[in-house]
Amino acid sequence: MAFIPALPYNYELPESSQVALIVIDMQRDFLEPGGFGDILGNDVSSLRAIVPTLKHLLEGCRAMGIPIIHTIECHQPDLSDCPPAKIKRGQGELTIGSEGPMGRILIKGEPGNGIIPELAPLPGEFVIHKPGKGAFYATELETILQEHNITHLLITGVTTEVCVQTTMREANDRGYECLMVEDATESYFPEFKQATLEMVRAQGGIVGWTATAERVLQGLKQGISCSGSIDCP
Ligand code: C5J
Repeated sequence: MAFIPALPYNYELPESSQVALIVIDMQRDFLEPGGFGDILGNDVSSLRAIVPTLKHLLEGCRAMGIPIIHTIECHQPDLSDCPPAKIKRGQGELTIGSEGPMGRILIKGEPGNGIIPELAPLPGEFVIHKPGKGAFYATELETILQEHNITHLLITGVTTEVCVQTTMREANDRGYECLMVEDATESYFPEFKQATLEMVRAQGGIVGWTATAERVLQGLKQGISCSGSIDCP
């Protein structure tokens, strides 16, 4: 059985077709000035640190034929899918739906709502538009996973303690085996990222596993080179 050396212990891999890479909300709204992250008072430049590692992981997974699922946090132009409580949060001058420098903030299809060019989805990859923090709430994600027999999720993106962690918890409760990729997720608050990594893998992996992108890629390659071989461990 192939595995990824991970914390709190090895993450066992099934057939590569049963593993998916999830890339959460790598959209301009969170990474560029004038977007949702910025209007909430965050230093958005801090999230860019993971882009090269995430790109490397994405390209490695693509080369191995692993299904890729991107998510985008967004709302309909009429805000019918956005609870008033969410609009009110932040108490700034601008809010969800306001006109910003990259178009209307957090609205589907606006320039600021696009995934950053370095990580742009390729044809055939899934793109989930989600109105909540978790990627399962009010989306087609679970149906896609079931239809494709996917049981294991490699979870990346931003921000670690908000949409990434919420999605991982939602997935864990639904029975998916989840691994958060340590250097392919980022937060505006380094201490929140650290705490999230520790809390998901505490208590014997109560929410799942964590590992670096390099270890993930090595484990996946080992799994692929092993499938069908009599020399496999
Ligand atoms: C936030 C996200 N932080 N993608 N969204 O509001 O984590």
